Amino acid sequence: MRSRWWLIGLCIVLESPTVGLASSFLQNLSQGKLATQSSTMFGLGASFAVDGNTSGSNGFTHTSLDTEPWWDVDLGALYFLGNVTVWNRLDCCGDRLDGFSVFVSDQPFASNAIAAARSQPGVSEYKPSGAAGTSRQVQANRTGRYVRVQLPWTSYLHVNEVQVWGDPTALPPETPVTPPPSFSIGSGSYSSAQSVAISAAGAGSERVNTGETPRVGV
Ligand SMILES: [Ca+2]
Repeated sequence: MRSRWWLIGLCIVLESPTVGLASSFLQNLSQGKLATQSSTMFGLGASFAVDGNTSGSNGFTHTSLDTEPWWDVDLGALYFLGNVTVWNRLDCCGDRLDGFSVFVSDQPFASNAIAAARSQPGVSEYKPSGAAGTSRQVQANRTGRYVRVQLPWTSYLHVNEVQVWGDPTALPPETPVTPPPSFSIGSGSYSSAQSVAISAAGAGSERVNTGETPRVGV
């Protein structure tokens, strides 16, 4: 996860997503992107949640009665993300979406199980409280390419639309760097299990947990 978030954070403060998400800066990055779900019922496939229709009575997805049913979208590239808006089905059964979680990750989800998503390194979970209502929005404020909506129990999952708002400038792919067992920065010497703060001239500082895989890029 990258930390260049002061700029998007500023835009969120200046222009509330609830009154002007479709600003010139934040764009819906999920519409038309590749979507999948745990299963499909009534022919209501995952792509209906990225079709641009938020009306609530048609154009929604529908899974079978699945254990921890999920809906995923691959944005196709890494972006700085602001908000994720989940629009509910409104013709009936809207309470089935109550209790859902939104997961965001730079990397593909390794498992369909919700416990595995929660424990996967680099994955963030956002869980609105209360009823799903017409729509709910969560603040991601992080990088991401993969976004999931998931229920923690056995149910049908249907969502009308999932809008992922963010900076439309795609980020370069990650370049994993494997740290050596020990290394030196300045006058210090560190093992790969230590967490150190690295400062670059003119670039501020960024905390790198050397027990994980550092990243090179923006
Ligand atoms: Ca839709």
